[in-house]
Amino acid sequence: AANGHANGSASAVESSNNKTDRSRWRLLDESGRHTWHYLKTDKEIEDWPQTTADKYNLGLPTDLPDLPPASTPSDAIDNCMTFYSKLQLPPGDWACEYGGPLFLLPGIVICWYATGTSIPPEYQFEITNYLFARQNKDGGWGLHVEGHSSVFGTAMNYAILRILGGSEEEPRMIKARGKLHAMGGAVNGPHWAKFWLSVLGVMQWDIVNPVPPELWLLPDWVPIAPWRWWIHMRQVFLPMSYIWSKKFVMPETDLVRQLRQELFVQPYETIDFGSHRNSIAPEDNYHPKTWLLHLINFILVWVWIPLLRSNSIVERAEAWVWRLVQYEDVNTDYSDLAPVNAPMNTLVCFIKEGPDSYSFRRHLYRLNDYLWVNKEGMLANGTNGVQVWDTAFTIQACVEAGLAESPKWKPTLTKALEYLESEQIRDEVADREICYRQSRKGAWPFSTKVQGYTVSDCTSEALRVILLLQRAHGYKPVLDESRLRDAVDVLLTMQNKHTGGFASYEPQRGSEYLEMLNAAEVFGRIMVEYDYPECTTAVVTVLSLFQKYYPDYRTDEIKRIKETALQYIRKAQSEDGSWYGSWGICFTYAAMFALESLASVGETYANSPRVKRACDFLMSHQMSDGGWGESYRSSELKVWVDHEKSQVVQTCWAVIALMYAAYPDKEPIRKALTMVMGRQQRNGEWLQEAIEGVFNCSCMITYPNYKFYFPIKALGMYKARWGDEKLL
Ligand code: LAN
Repeated sequence: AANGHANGSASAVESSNNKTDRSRWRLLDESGRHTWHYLKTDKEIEDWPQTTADKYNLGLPTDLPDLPPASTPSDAIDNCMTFYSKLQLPPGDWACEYGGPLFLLPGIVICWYATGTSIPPEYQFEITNYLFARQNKDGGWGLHVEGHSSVFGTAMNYAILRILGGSEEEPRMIKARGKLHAMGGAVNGPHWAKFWLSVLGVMQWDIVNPVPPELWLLPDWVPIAPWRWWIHMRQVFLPMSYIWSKKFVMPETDLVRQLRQELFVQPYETIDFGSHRNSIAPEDNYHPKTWLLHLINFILVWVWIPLLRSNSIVERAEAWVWRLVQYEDVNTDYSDLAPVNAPMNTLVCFIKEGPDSYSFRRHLYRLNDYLWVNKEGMLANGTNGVQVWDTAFTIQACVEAGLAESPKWKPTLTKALEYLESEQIRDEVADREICYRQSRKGAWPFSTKVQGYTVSDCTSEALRVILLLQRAHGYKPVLDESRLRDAVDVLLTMQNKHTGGFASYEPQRGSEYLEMLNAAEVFGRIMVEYDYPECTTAVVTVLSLFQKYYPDYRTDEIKRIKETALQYIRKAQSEDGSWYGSWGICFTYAAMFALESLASVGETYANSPRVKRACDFLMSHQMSDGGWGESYRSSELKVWVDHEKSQVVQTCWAVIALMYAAYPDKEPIRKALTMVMGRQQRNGEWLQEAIEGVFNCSCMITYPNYKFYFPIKALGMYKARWGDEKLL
């Protein structure tokens, strides 16, 4: 049916094998908003041809030609750009799958189901296909695609597969259930699983440790007040507390009754849900709850809630939380910070304003921004895209490779530059202090301006390449001086005063002891902002570049910030010479940044014992084929763990680090890049290898465009240092 001439929606989907026709999917890019569309009629297909980027993203043959074999770095760079430039989208940005986490789709699908939203058949089929493609051999799912099976991954994804039409008799579902039961069943899931399964009515709310909205009534000076938490935690806690307070449960359905019999190891009727508040499988317990959190939960459950929590407090707390939810929604045009709080805020709007309200409808529209289609099926991205981040790094790599003024690539880079111009945030949100927002005028976000959250390193990386193109390479200016200054002004609000380092979205607002209240169990380092060598380096290096062109602007402040930030970088180095990376895997990623910071003040291998130690650390991990490979377990365990195979992206990070450090021996770097070039395909691309990124120590996330721009940057730096000699 799928390739016949279909006019109706049913026939466009091959319902016999539950697959859609890949040649009918299109990625729409509306000023950086990425959404996937499934075309139903021949007319639509004729009017909207599939692009090379669509095909590439869907895993279809792109038919891009074989290129002359590369033997020098320049050849390899040119071949890569020939391929990668075809993936640039009309607004000038790049798109990519931003998958990895396996706990995002469940929130979205449960939200749809609990609100009676109909799920299009092509979504049903392709989400199902994706989840089966990502099922572990033992039948379960992990926290992320490379991780071991956990109750969180397995119970949640099993439940949504059933919602999407999967049968409990299907062999893969039987296997999943077997694995879930072997881990003790869904009662052993973490807090977020218990929350969503209670919304479904598969569990009872007694099993959920308290999420009291009244915490939002604490005065700002209180050390544990939620405004001090890391933004992702407080923005999840916010809608969650509203739904918990309401004890919202969707109307009971047959499926809910069936799930009650499938997800547990004993009959539903015999389960004392309250007694399982703290049950947790070892597979899920990355960050065990502390004695203090247990004590607080005990007091909340046995004293506060039954004896003291008056109706008037509840009403005041819910009203205030609702107001903060509205700020979050309006400030992001209902896309919200990330795909965890987005479906929760959607549910809050449904509960508060009903199914026909603008707020709820707009949320449904926006949830699409998180969905992605690849060759395996449909998944949820970790954010609404990687637009600004990838675009900035692409430009940076090209500049490093000497392409900025090449007539061949200038049009690509000009488009990219214009895209970055369009994404700079130009104004503050309304009532910024009331909703606890960091200043944002002049900043760049990670994804899009609509999402609109300042990130320290995204602002820095974007500003850096704008300065490079319009000041160093004579591009037509896209930002006037006042807009450049706005960006610097935001950055200057973001330093952590006590340590000198920079965090991600905001300076640290609360004590690191708050980590004792980490209730999520599956993640580490989530409660407050921390200093990161990655973010700190991005800020330090862009401030230096800015000063080169604008030496008189806030000179003393910038000088002081740079000095103290460098002190932080030095202090953050471990005994063995390494730095722990928080956003990429892991020590190779952090070394690339930290050594760039040190190089920016002239510290190199020859004159700095600490740089020498860092290089020795890296060199001790080079593999016999010349590459580097680090397992994601490094991020979890915070010690180096070898990957079984060297990785192109990590190899590039390591050699970039060594080149920043002016490592004196060219040989290992040459060998590494020879390995990298050897893996380049004839059409100029590199193939996807292991997952590259991480957050909160335990969850991995892909950065598919790293395999294009980090080789360009590494080969470019090599060429600039040692000439464009033959490597292959
Ligand atoms: C990201 C992605 C980008 C990343 C960098 C810019 C690379 C980093 O240098 C700073 C932090 C930041 C912005 C970041 C923070 C946490 C995010 C948003 C993510 C890793 C993408 C997904 C993740 C988010 C927390 C996922 C939702 C999960 C929860 C636990 C709420």
